[in-house]
Amino acid sequence: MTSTASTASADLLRRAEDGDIAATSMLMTALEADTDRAREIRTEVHRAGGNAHVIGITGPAGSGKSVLVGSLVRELRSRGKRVGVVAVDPSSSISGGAILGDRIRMQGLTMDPFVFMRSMSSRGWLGGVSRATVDVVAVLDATGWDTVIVETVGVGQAEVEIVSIAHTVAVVSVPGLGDDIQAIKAGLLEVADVHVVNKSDLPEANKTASELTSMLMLSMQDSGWNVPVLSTAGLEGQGVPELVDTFEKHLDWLRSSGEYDRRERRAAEARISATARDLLIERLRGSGENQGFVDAVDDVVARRRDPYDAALGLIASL
Ligand SMILES: Nc1nc2c(ncn2[C@@H]2O[C@H](COP(=O)(O)OP(=O)(O)OP(=O)(O)O)[C@@H](O)[C@H]2O)c(=O)[nH]1
Ligand SMILES: [Mg+2]
Repeated sequence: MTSTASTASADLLRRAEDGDIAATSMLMTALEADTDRAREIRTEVHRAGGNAHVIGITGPAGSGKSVLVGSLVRELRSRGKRVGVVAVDPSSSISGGAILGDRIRMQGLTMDPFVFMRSMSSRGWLGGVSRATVDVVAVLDATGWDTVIVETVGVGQAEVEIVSIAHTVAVVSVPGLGDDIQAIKAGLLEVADVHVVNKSDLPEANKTASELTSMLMLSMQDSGWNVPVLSTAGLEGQGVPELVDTFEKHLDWLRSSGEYDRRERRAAEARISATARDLLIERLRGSGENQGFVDAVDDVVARRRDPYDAALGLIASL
């Protein structure tokens, strides 16, 4: 029975590799539903992966990430790449940004069979990156998509955790927002492989770019990769070919410097840890009726035990 199941999964994967979008979506849906079948699929998907260039585009809400992603997709298509796009927690009403789907549609890219787009919620798993997002990226990677772009929104953890799925992280900022630079300073400087000053048609774009450049000089680590600051703007995608060139250069550098392997290891560590934590908690709690867990809750509430001691006791009882 197992071998039939795995054959079915392998078939599905082969169809997805041949460009069958329905099969690609079925793989993603099966993983999200997390059935027994999902385990088979995850094995096949993981075995077939490791080929795509995964690019994270992150930055404050409303900084024009989706417009930029649309232009990136167009540029990458003109270079013959198959491009997958994953938007995590797409546009809030606060930023006034449109959902990524609208941006892609605006650029006339929806009919292109070599563009795949999916929106995800940002329920945290690896910080702000959901497990479903990790799975969707893995499926695209395993089924022949050359470049996978992941757009994440918000400031803080979500952006930092993008490092655990992307090879190349571009941090987007916009001119004239001093606070943004502060936010970048606080947490994002180390995660950026490339800085993008977007909306460079606005006043003070040069000032923002030079602020970033001097900040980078102050924090310069000798990694062998000099984090560039690029400017982009608008629906016409000004500066986007240069940005794509930079992404390609970064991937070359990752491969030639050994940093690619270090990042793969870091991502594997993060995923094993997150999965182990989930599995452990699942086993400790059972389906909500594990008597040992209920007793532990009683003990902690009654202050007979502290939570640390209770957790250790439960783990020891496995
Ligand atoms: N002036 C100017 N406006 C831009 C540019 N790019 C995007 N915008 C505008 O900025 C707003 C937000 O654009 P989005 O691409 O939706 O921004 P986002 O960062 O994806 O937004 P969220 O996903 O909600 O975080 C829209 O009103 C865009 O028209 C640009 O290069 N210049
Ligand atoms: Mg967006």
